Amino acid sequence: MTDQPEIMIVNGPNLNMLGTREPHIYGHESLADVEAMCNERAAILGVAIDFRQSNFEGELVTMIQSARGAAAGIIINPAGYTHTSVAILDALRLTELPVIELHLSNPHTREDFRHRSYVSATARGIICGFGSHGYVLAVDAMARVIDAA
Ligand code: DHK
Repeated sequence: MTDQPEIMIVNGPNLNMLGTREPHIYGHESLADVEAMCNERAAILGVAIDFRQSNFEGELVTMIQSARGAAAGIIINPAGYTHTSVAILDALRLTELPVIELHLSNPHTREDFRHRSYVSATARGIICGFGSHGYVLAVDAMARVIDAA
């Protein structure tokens, strides 16, 4: 039990394969490494992290819904669902929480189909192109947004 504000960090499909999946694009750190980096930064900022991953769209929707009334903000790397999912956009909206959209790569330098994001329509801000360090930047930014930093 903690009275620190909690930030939910949601990771979409294939991010469980970080470190081995196309490392020239997504980097060499595993998702566990990324979680550890987030927790380290959160400890300095005085916030708590609820770090999640799923390969299933419906599970991600349920996860996001559960943040309503429980978390202070959501950082989300929706991965492939960035470019397809109205359901994830709707779930983020219903939480009424600040949302930061996050990508390891810069989708705008990649294939055309990655240039469109459904999530951006509800994002307070977007961080992309900084690899795993982007997660640390996002924790910093969210701590400011929720006024915990
Ligand atoms: C991760 C994915 O899995 C892709 O489908 C997105 C995103 C980009 C990332 O850069 O973190 O297009």
